[in-house]
Amino acid sequence: MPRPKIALIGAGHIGGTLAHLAALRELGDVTLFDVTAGTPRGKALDIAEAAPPAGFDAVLTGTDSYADIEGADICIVTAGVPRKPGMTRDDLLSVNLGVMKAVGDGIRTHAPGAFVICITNPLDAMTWALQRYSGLPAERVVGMAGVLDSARMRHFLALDMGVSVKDVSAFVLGGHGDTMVPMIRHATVAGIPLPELIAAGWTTAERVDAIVERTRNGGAEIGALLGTGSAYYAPATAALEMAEAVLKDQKRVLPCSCRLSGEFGQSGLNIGVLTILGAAGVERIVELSLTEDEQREFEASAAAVRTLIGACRALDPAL
Ligand code: TXD
Repeated sequence: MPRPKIALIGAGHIGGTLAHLAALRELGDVTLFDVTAGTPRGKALDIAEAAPPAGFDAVLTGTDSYADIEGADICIVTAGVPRKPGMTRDDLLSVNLGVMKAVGDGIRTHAPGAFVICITNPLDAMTWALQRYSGLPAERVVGMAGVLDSARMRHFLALDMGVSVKDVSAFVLGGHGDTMVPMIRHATVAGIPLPELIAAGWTTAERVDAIVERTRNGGAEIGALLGTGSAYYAPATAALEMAEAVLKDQKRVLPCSCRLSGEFGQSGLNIGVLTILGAAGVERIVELSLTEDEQREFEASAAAVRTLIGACRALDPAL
């Protein structure tokens, strides 16, 4: 049986890390695509040469031709320009919209059966545009942000309480950006809800508020430390968790940016919600009930995403 084919569109920091992780985990053969062939071919060869000491079987190729993504089972899209310090995610919109058009055309022509994970910022608007440009079904084109934002929150909670990240469960809803909605009341340690842990003195409401704030600024914190570029180890790891869920039909319950059709009172936009991810892609959107505050925050987040989608439509009326 042939190995699954994973196409990585964009061979920069996240694309290269994705290729390395996918190979180490033997998730499939990897095709790295970028606008010039040198970088993807160089990274593919470098990772392939890691196979003997690491002991993995995977074929890695680099290309600047969309024909080489033919038949991909998964496409993970990082193509575009990353955020620089002082630049908002929204500043990236017009450059990256043009990139999504090119990538959407490539996927439509060569990998129409793929499950597509968009990582390019501004995340929710780019995922929305990529789905429109590619013409693939909405349940097969999602954005990665929620798994990363949730991972950051889990890391901070684990640090704060001195417990293993393995035992911390938490998720965020809403758009990727300052308006994300961290679902504190659903966070748990080994199944014990966070409000109970606060009552028992494991942490305090003030510390949790600070963690929520740090989660919201997680991307900017790393960008400022790095000086140039943005986070890539955790984003790549988060996207691979989603890809693996689909490749192995795991039915994982993971937050991702999905097209809504009435859920949470919203339609026609992509935004972060909890989903069940399996072989069919987004197999279900989990409609949990929100408190009034959460609903209000979710609506504010949706409004922010709608503004960006409006800006995309103004740039390309064909969308
Ligand atoms: O949670 C999240 N979704 C994110 C998103 C977390 C971190 C970073 N996030 C965004 O991912 C970031 O703002 C960027 O928009 C993407 C990719 O970040 P990365 O750090 O990998 O950026 P790089 O290293 O600049 O890589 C981008 C590559 C680079 O090699 C370009 O040559 C290539 O994209 N590129 C293209 N590839 C294919 N086709 C086109 N048109 C193209 N244009 C640029």
